[in-house]
Amino acid sequence: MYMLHRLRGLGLSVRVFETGDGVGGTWYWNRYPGARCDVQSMEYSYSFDDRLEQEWEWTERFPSQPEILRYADHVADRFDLRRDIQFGTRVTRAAYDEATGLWRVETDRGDVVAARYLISAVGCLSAARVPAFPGAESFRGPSFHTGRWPHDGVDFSGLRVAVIGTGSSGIQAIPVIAGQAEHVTVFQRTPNYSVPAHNRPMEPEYQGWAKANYPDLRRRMRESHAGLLGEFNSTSALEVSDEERTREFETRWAKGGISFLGAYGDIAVNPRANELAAEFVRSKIREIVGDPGTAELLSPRDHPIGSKRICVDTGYYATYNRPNVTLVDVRADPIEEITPTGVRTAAGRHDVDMIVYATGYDAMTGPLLGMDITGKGGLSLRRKWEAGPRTYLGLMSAGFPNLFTITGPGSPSVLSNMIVSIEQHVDWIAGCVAWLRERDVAAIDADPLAEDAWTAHVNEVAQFTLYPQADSWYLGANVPGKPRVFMPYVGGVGAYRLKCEQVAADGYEGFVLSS
Ligand code: NA7
Repeated sequence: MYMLHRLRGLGLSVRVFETGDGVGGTWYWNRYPGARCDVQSMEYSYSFDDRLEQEWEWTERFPSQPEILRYADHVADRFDLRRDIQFGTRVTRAAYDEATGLWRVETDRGDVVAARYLISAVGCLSAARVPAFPGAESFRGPSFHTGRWPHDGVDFSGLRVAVIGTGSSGIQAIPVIAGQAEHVTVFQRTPNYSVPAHNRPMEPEYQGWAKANYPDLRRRMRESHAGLLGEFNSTSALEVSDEERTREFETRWAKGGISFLGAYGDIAVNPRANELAAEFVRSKIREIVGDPGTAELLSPRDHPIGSKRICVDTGYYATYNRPNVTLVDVRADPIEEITPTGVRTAAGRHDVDMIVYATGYDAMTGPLLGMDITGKGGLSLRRKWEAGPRTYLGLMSAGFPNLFTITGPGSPSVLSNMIVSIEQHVDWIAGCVAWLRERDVAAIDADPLAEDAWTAHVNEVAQFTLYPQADSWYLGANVPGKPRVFMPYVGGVGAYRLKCEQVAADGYEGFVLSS
């Protein structure tokens, strides 16, 4: 939406294709119960228009999916965006024509359009994934993926519900479903670390203060590591006494939210520091969950805290104290098949009326490779990225001129506040397009050498952290056969922004320009 707004401002004719029937992206699709952003409302909003940020009133500390969707609708209306968006349309192919220097874009509705610039805004977590469980089609009841939730809601009353998956989506949905359903059986493969949201109604004083200070707050977010305002303590967890460390963790736990990980500067890089934070969360799980066996099953031990996106929950662990909730450890007792009446694991049958798949996404590359994209010399993006994504700055991939990828692999994207990263990419792309047009440059492409160096750098920085130690979707590990490559850039949004600005100021260094 912001890209459309900016390109209009450059006087370009713009056509947006959108699969959904409305705006909002992730917040359009993820209507599952409990869906809520893990970034605070005052930080999770556009900064490009003063009046927009002043007039919108957030009602909760962490915005719920319906509220963010209302905000997205408001933005679409306010900037009259819908007239250039073709809804209910999926892009199926895009091919670069070297003779004309134009992209030929095809959709599932039969559209064929020619465009000088092709900008992908398909998102990082939009290709929903249901694992291929044998017999899934035979199930007689309804089944839903959290990221493709029915628009008119789901009534769980009196139902026995299976939830497969305990990532962010499962962790948010399970407590709400358990509050309504007759019984919930949770199928957990890997326990995740989760910190409480302590969500509450927005304090008017805080909202007023943030609005009065937005220019400064936005600047701090742009210069920060993750595009957030949370306090980041750079000292080592190993330098302080046990009492002081516990006090710090307790304070952050009581505050709620992902800034828990900002307690010490070495949690993301030092295994010993990390283990101290991980063990604190496990101690909380033991405190909250009544049954010690269940508490142990819920305690992550196979990956460092933060190496998978930390979850932010409302009453998740306490949900396991309810009599109508059962936890099945599918690592010890794997799902063998879905039957007409439920889920059969190695140890037995679990009859249910409904299955909720909270099984995640083919992240980052999935949505891009879901379109059949071919560049110069008929090179297909799927072929080029067979061993993992290769980009320069996550913005372009060599051989695909004038194709820009907003929050593409190789940029901070999912490791940051997405709105901050989206705005930065949109501003950079708009600046680049304006620059090319002013100079009559027909095409821009990544230099393969610059791309090699950037891809190596993305990988090198990741290796310096504990991220690669988890089988996460950051690494493609959740999709069988996907190359194990760390996809987002972990160097931080502040440093990354400076690099992008420098590249532009140096006449798009590392890019090849052709007239
Ligand atoms: P995630 O975080 O990818 O979670 C998916 C969950 O589904 C996770 O617990 C997986 O276990 C589980 N899963 C996936 N495949 C299977 C199979 N075959 N059997 C059992 N369990 C399975 O997706 P979410 O939608 O929760 O969150 C995505 C992001 O959205 C999140 O990080 C936030 O940034 C917002 P696994 O861990 O792979 O063992």
